[in-house]
Amino acid sequence: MAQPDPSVQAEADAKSLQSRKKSLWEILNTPVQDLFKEGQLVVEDGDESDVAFLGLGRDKPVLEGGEKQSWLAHFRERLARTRSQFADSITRLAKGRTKVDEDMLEELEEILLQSDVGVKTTDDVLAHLRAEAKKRRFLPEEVLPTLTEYLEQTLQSEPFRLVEGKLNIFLIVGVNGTGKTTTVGKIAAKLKIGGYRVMMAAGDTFRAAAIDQLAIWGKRVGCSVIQHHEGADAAAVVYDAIQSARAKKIDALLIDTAGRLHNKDHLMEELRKVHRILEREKQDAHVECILVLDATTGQNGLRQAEVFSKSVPLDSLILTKLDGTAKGGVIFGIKRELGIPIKLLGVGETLGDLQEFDPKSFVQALFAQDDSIEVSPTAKVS
Ligand SMILES: Nc1nc2c(ncn2[C@@H]2O[C@H](COP(=O)(O)OP(=O)(O)OP(=O)(O)O)[C@@H](O)[C@H]2O)c(=O)[nH]1
Ligand SMILES: [Mg+2]
Repeated sequence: MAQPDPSVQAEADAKSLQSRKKSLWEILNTPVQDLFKEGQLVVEDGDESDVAFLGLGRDKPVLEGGEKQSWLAHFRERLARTRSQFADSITRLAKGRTKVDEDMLEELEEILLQSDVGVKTTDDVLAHLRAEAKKRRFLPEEVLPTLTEYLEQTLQSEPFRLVEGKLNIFLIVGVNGTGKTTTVGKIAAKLKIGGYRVMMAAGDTFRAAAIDQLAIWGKRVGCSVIQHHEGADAAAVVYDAIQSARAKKIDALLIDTAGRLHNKDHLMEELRKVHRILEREKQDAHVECILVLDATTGQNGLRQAEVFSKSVPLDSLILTKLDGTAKGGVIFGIKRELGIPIKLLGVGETLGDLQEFDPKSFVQALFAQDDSIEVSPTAKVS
């Protein structure tokens, strides 16, 4: 029998890989029911509860007053009072003034400190406004749009991406209950839909239920889960997962870890050990350590990020539970003080509730006057 030409085979493989893949941007911003329609995600034991679990019901657009409501609309609604107080205070400051003066900036400092952006970001904003006032005739009514634009820029970062042609390893860390396991499941599902080869590793070996929780996600998403028994060494799970991912030519390995309070030294030491193994075994893999923060914890998130970053080098941040809070300002401090960019948002408990972070929509939801809010394309998902 004739052997297939290896170069022709390689070319066909590459083509099929390309055709399988959508861009991540597309995947993260496509409502999940559409992705199902395209037949890209197979629910293996697709009963009613799976459908609810995966968010099909939740992802159907809710029509209210003829308008499609997105999580962003809900977030904005929840923030409406804070936002309008902020915008009103600044508008009041501007009234009767013909230029931005030092008095106005001092009052503005108070307003900014009362919002959730933190001391250092407030200092930066003021320095920026003072520089503008020195450069040109800077009108009081320009203050609000100038500061929102400045804040948007402080949050700019590269989007969440996989490095093509390499094994990408994501180590997901954070304190208890922030949404790590759920987020691993959501990312795995979306990457799988996009045609990537995905594997998960159950690095939370403290509880049998944690391993089971990830195994359920694995079954439903249709990707393999590397798991040991309860009480096993998390670093050993990671070691096995990397070897297996490499052998199976996996594109993305998502490592779930146990929730740990950042003041528990022995647990932080375990995390350092997991990371050491990862660094030792990674070869040419792309490694990213992601901190999952619960938005409802507010400014405490900065402390969590500080302490975790002393144990593992944090590359990025995922902010979860934005659907249940009007808080989110902590990310300014984390970006400004620790240089950690935010990449994704968790906006609910089901598969579809994961979004790419868009600085413009986020800052506008927090601060802009309602009549000036524009929703940028990345935010138009529900
Ligand atoms: N509303 C909302 N709930 C979420 C979100 N992400 C996760 N959750 C819920 O938060 C709870 C904890 O989620 P897990 O994924 O188990 O959190 P974890 O960080 O893995 O928890 P531990 O492993 O115990 O540290 C669950 O009830 C999730 O459904 C989100 O974006 N919005
Ligand atoms: Mg967990």
